[in-house]
Amino acid sequence: MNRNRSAELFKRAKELIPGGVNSPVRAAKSVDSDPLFIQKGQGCYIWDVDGHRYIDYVCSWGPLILGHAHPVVLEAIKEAIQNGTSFGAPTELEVEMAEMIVEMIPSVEMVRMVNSGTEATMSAIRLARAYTGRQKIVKFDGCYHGHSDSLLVAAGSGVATFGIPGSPGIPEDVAKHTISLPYNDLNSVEVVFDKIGEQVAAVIVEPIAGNMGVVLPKEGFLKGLRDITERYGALLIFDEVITGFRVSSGGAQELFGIQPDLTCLGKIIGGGFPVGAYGGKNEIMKHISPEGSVYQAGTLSGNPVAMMAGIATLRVLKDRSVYQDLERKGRILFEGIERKAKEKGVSVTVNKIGSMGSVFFTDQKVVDFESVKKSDADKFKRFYKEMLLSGIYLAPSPFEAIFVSYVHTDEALEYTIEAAGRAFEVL
Ligand code: KE4
Repeated sequence: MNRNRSAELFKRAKELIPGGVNSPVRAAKSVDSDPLFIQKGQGCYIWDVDGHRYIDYVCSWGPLILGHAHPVVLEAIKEAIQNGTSFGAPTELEVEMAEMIVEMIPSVEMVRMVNSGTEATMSAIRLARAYTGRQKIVKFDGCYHGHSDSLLVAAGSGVATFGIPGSPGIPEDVAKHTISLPYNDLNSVEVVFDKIGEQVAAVIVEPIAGNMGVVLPKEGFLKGLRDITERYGALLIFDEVITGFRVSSGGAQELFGIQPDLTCLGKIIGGGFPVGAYGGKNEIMKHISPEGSVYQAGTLSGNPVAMMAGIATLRVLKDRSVYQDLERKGRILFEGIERKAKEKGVSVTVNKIGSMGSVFFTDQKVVDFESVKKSDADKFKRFYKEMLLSGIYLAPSPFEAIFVSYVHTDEALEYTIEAAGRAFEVL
């Protein structure tokens, strides 16, 4: 398969941009591949600059739940952009977006728009620390909440030991206030709160993990976090940057019936444009500047064109029948892949919920980061490459999700399942 144009662009890019990409995972290093440069997307398809077409299951890492260049979104953007691109002043579109989020996400009474999921979680952490007057943060191994210093922290040596910087450049004085625990391990949370509960400002969690591959919360895990945080006066923050509007129009919190104190959003609410948001109870959010004293700002926050793309997307997602079809498509794909693996005698664990899922090459259950790391990453690498040769574009990492969009056709899903069968044969 000729990929000369991608190769040429990658060569130029590497001279000018670190690693040739503007976000590390795009470099496809973890699957020993070079990135494809993409020319265009339409529906569930993308084309690379060498003219090859792929069925896309990255969907821009989640935002494109309506697929590429959805006519409803394009029309809305074209209309909005006639009025200009940005004013640095409030617009009606920001009010409409805030009304939609407050209406659709059960626990959110007030919301602030930002420009990325990183900004959303970083701001939520600052707000939680200010509101509680405490400093410690609890997160979970394998969960990713963007790259702010307090959240780019690796687990300490043992349970309840302070975090260590997850990257050079993060001061130990910052990392030490974050403790990272095994996902789904409520006992470790009880141990930490028993020791330092009155120092904990917040627990932040992906209510369905999507950044170690998809890992579902065990029965009672999220309820347990809600009970422990209430008992000790800490805030519960749901990072729904992936799950918000993905697994239900009310996110994972609606699906599981748990009300966090703060919710972080992103991806889908931008309809493909750079948008994030954080929100929660008025009592907490009113502490954010300029109403309150917790500072947070952004030149392009609430950008009207980005708002229009998000509003157009959410208008479609307000129709709950959309989620029935997303569930149906997800079942077809993920159950089809499981069936093929069984037929070909390949051990896989497929974690799935609605239109998101992951294929792990293991015969064990995958319930946390430790069990993810025991799956066969080398087999995933070969699976990724075989699927690409069949024209299937998966995330170039075993630690990411497969996303099905509302416009993935049954034909494309069936083709993908057959391609998986061929790939399993050669693994
Ligand atoms: P951004 O700053 O990338 O918009 O959002 C950070 C973030 C926060 N919370 C969750 C649950 C997230 O998944 C993310 C970002 N997700 C990754 C992929 N899983 C983005 C891809 C990338 O880094 O290029």
